[in-house]
Amino acid sequence: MRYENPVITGFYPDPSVCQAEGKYYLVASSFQYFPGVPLFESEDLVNWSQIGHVLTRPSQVELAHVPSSGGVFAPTIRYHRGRFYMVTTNATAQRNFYVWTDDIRGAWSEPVTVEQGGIDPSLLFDGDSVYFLSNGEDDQGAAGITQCRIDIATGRKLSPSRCIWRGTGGRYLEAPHMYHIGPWYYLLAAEGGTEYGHMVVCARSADPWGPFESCPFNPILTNRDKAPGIIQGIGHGDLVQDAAGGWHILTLGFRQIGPWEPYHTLGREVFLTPVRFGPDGWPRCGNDGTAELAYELAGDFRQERKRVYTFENTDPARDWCFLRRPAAENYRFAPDGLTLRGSAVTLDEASSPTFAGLRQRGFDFELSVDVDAAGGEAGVTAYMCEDEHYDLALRRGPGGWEAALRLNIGGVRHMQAAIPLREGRARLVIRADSLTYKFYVNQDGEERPLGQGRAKYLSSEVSGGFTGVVLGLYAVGEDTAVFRDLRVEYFS
Ligand code: 6LW
Repeated sequence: MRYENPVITGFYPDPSVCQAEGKYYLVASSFQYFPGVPLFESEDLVNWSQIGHVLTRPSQVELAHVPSSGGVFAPTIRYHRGRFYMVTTNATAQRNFYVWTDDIRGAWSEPVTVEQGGIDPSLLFDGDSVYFLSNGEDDQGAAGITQCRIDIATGRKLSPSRCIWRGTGGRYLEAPHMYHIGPWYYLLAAEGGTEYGHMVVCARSADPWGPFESCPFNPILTNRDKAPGIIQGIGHGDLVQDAAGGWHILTLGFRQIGPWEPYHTLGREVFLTPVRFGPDGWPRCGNDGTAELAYELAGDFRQERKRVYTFENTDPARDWCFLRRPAAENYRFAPDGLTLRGSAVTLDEASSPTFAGLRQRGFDFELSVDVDAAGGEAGVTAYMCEDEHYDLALRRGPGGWEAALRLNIGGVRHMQAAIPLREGRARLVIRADSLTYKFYVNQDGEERPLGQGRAKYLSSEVSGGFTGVVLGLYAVGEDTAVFRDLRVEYFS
């Protein structure tokens, strides 16, 4: 069957994948968003459904004071002898830790810390040995892919940390994953940085401690020389084998907002590329070492994409995300609506405003929702971070209720328009394509435009950082606001 990339759309970066009991499981980074580490399941590697999150308790991850794009960096998921392990970094606390569960739909353990620095930790289970890898400095201060052996029950190091590979010379050597396949220990890593120069490189050795020999045709996968091309930034990959023995790599990548518009707003998304091992034992990715928009994959399945998101078909514990340390009492999800209670914290602060978000999953969409505000301010936002966000709000102005459009770019807060309203109750609408977000208010059946904001100012290239646009419902001030009849529909 033919499938199209990305196989998971929206801000789900740094994918890692494992196979267990006939299914595949995938995790992604989550940074300042809570719960941490979204968790997906698939039967065919193409259709992924989110089944929850790994880090669901503040005791597992403390995000209260992390800056945007701090917090939870690239995770790795592995399955060994009936147990799932997810290892990651709280980059702000500079701490590598793992959690485990025997029930993929249940709660995960408290964190087990490993005293090896760096980021992008990974695990290799090899016989009775467990190797812990990260990119950072070893015990001698040598920087590169660093490894130690650990006791998986306690996280205790059983060997010194030793730098095992220094890459091929590209900048930002990161994202190490090691696999024992046949006679070889393969080491996969990323280089080039998670931007336009991103790439996947490979090395191998007969021994997990090396010496590692670099693949003669590195990088084995990159889109850095594909131009003009919509898919860029391909890198940070994890290999997985399917039931028929075929190999695949899941990587992050991003879609530019246009062929000549080098900006991306949807964050880094998940791409699936076929892999084949040549007679020389080295992996070949895709048709020519690049990631394409579509591939053929053997199997009797269809790629389904969810097009419409509503209160009824989303789950607060699965689909929705919150900023840092949300106060649970400010959120009341009902099957058909959401009541938010605001606080003094606004969307302009790197803090925990009352905000419930769904990641933006495609460029062309319409979001509409009925908002009933009791006072204060309540509305919808296309949110990249505290410095870049476009907010459409109902609020009480000096002359009474109004709908207001505020465009925040680079920390500059610009009030674009305010339209007087009869009451604090209206339907708010965002219509977007890859280049523009347009904002409307509808009261008494009459729709009125408030203006628009260019998409590129919400992009990672402008805003910096590692996240993507999240479509949020929010409230500010000590009043409650009721949101009903939410509909986010994607057209592409
Ligand atoms: C992550 C690093 C990277 O830790 O971006 O794309 C960093 N690669 O491996 C943050 O997502």
